[in-house]
Amino acid sequence: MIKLYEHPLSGNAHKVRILLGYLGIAYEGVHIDLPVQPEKAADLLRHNPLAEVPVLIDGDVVLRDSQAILVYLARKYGGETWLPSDAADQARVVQWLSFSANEIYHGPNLARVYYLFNFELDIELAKKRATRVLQILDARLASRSWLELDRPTIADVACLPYVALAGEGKVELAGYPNVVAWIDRLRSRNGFIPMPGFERPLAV
Ligand SMILES: N[C@@H](CCC(=O)N[C@@H](CS)C(=O)NCC(=O)O)C(=O)O
Repeated sequence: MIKLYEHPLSGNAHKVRILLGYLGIAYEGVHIDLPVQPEKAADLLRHNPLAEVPVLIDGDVVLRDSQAILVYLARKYGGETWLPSDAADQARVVQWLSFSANEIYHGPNLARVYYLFNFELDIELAKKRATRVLQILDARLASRSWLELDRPTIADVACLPYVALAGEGKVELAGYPNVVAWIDRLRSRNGFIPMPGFERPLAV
């Protein structure tokens, strides 16, 4: 069975949980305490020298980084649906994996960890970046249901958690109705696995 090293509040781990849920793949979760204390996390470090979750183990495949794991699961178990093999369509989807790892990481993710885990960082800059992320997504979703293609792909999965949890970084979703509707579309799909914080009613 697939093993996932995770923490319930990790949005990066949650990207993986969401795709596993949509694909209907059972997995065994391995809880890792955060922040990681390297001296107490030898098992995790053996698989990921960066000392971060998520890590996925599927047979002899060991992967770190949520984006890489989404690519693996989509191609291995999702046929053409979640990450197509067509060069242009694949690149269109991957644009949003990078958006998740850069713009979303530096915006809604950092604003959230400031309030939730007392990280020392420039909170005003993180909030400014989070607002820009929401503006970009709301404009993108004004005339379409999904970030790319005619169906949800790992582009949507990669961007979902930290955007849906933006309120925990005191960046409210009110005023971004297209983003809120997109979150609801993803939440109402078969197999969706919620995360603490996702059950908050979304303000429009
Ligand atoms: N690029 C990685 C980032 C992973 C990451 O930052 N994970 C956090 C939890 S969301 C972590 O494990 N941090 C280690 C710590 O806080 O000690 C990914 O997308 O998976």
